[in-house]
Amino acid sequence: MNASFSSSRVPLRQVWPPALVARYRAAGHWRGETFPGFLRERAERLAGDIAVVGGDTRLTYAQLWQEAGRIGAGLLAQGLAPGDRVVVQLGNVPEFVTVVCGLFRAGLIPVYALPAHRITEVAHFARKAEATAYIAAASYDGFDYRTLARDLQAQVPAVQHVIIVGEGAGFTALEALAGDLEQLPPDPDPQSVAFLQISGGSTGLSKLIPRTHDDYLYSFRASNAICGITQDSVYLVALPAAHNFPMSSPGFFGTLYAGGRVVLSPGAGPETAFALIARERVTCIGLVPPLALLWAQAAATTTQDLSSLQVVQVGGAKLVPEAARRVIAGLGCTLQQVFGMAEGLVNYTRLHDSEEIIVSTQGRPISEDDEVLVVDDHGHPVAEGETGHLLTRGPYTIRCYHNDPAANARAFTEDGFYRTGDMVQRLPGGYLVVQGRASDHINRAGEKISAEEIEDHLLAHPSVFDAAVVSIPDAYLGERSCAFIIAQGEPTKAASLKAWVRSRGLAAFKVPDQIVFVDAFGTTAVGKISRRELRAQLRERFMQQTGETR
Ligand code: OOB
Repeated sequence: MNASFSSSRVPLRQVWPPALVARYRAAGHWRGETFPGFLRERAERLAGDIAVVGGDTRLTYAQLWQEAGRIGAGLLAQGLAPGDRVVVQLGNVPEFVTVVCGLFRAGLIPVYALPAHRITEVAHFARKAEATAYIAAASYDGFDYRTLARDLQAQVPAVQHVIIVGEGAGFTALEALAGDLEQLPPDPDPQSVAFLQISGGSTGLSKLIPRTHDDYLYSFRASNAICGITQDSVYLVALPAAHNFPMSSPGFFGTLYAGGRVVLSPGAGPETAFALIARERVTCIGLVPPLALLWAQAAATTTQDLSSLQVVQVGGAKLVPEAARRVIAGLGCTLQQVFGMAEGLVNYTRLHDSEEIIVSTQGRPISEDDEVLVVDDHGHPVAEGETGHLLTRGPYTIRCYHNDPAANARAFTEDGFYRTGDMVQRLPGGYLVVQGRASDHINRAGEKISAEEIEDHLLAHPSVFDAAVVSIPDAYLGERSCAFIIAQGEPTKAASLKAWVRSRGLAAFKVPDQIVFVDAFGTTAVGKISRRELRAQLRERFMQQTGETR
């Protein structure tokens, strides 16, 4: 049914030069393993061990494999074909794991949307990925995804299949999927693309990140060794499971690879998570800085037993040294800083590093084959300890985005280095200290917001003559978003503009935290200035006026 559509779609590709492929293989990084390959092996070897816990569900490794088979075969029976892309939008529920593993078994390609994403974002992912199916929960966190599914099919007719976890209400329910296991394809080529992850979207809309079986499995296998994840580990997924950090650093995939136990927490607040830590004897957890601080505070008065916790990882946004010390004191376990990106490169402080390194750096790369360059504005390497732009390439860092030549031209150098957009200092031993960003996005407690994307939505409002969105340092969130608006025509209020952004079908975290009306931009500027300079000027002026400090 999809034949003509399939043949014309943009192929999924992620290609490293042959010399590097040979090097990564020879080093044992790429071992020719695949998702279905490792999941099958674990199901055979650890059949009766618990793999996934969430809500009232406890699945053994054998059950996970079986459920993945049912879902994969069921999707093929619905008319999907191996290679089809499927937008998955699920929260921290066991079905997140069974669905994704089911897609892998059927050779289908998950495209991970966050539960917070709304129609504009989901439609963008579906179009860019040329998806033919959408899988979501009936409802999660008070939002009904069946409404979103209807809007999606209206806007992107190529999405022919909708599968709902829970009450289908006219759509196919996940529960009802059934098919012939014999129809499942053989295991995929380890060098092929396994899924599409979503970029933080530093400029404009989010880009799609194709990750291969070989590269991703290497990233979490090596992470396991660094983070001490073994068969005895119990990993709590408190951040959204679709995010690269709890997915693979080492996250739930690393834990499943090690034969450990994954526990899904429906919320990241201490009340929900602490009870699960006590009940399941959780050993490792990944958090963003504001949550880590909240947990450290709540730990002082909790009645729950948190003594099983061994490692608390903090990443996604900068954890400053004083906050790091508070996390260590409050939670009484090993802190690990994690500085990673969905595009690839992940840095960790090592578990036995000195406290000084752990509190004051964002770690060093996973691999000896991660090439890291720190360069000035002209691309020349800076001296050790100096701040510069971070560029990287390596055995699990992508060489291109999917279906986006313009973004690729900007984001990669000719010799395949990814421009991370981060400004860092490199210390002896390869440890990195994140100093800020070169690109204009707001890192709101780990959630990335593109200034440009939100400015576009604001400019679509008839009362907005011009808009500039900037990050403002924030004691709790790390950064919050502030939109400076030059109004025109009918007067409007901040609340209406916030409602407007929300009504554009965007994730709630993208709604500006603050709106400031101004008469003009860049009064001190001479001539034409770039949007970057303008945003920087507005931020400085605002902070001087409000007396806020960094
Ligand atoms: C993680 O991934 P993304 O793709 O949501 O965001 C990547 C960006 C980085 O380029 C950097 O700007 C920022 O997030 N970031 C940090 C950081 N960790 C990430 N900035 C300062 N300190 C840190 N520790 O956020 C991500 C992916 C895998 C593991 C961990 C985080």
